[in-house]
Amino acid sequence: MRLFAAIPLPEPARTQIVGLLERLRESGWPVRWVHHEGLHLTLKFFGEVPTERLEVIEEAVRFAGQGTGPLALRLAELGAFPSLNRPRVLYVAVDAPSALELLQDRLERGTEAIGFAPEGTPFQPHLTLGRVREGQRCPARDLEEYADTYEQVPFVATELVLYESILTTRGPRYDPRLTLDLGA
Ligand code: 2AM
Repeated sequence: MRLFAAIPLPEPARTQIVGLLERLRESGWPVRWVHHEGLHLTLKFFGEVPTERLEVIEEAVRFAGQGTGPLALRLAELGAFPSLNRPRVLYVAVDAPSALELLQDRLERGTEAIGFAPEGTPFQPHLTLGRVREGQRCPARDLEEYADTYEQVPFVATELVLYESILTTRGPRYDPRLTLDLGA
């Protein structure tokens, strides 16, 4: 099974991103846009893991999330990985308080202890909007035209979810396997 831990995108940020995605879809760019239902902020990607490891991963995620509390976040600028000049992944950045960085670090360290290599690159909190199709190019400069079409609203994240990513013919579907209430 393919697993990752993420924060599902709550309102009012969700409405902003859904609106932005609707406008971007009309751009005609060669991009596979993400589905509205699965909007999330990834904290740790586990990749393909044997089903029998689910329990120990759940335990590590539960432990990492303990005592976190609700997270005050904010939508930030539009961007692209690896760079705006050569975009492969289009995203909206998220302004992270130190509590989010701490949670991500606890996840990295807790899951390193059970055999998952740390990411190795600095944490860049973001919401993926779409991925440029293989072999195609996206007009990066035009992305800037969309920068003012959404509001960089503040929002509060109250859940940490361990998702299973299931590949279907219509793209990936994300099924929650464990949902933690950060406020608890
Ligand atoms: P992304 O938001 O940066 O695209 C489910 O596939 C989530 O896991 C995606 O949101 C993606 O993060 C992340 N993900 C997928 N493949 C990954 C990889 N090889 N390394 C790190 N994160 C990955």
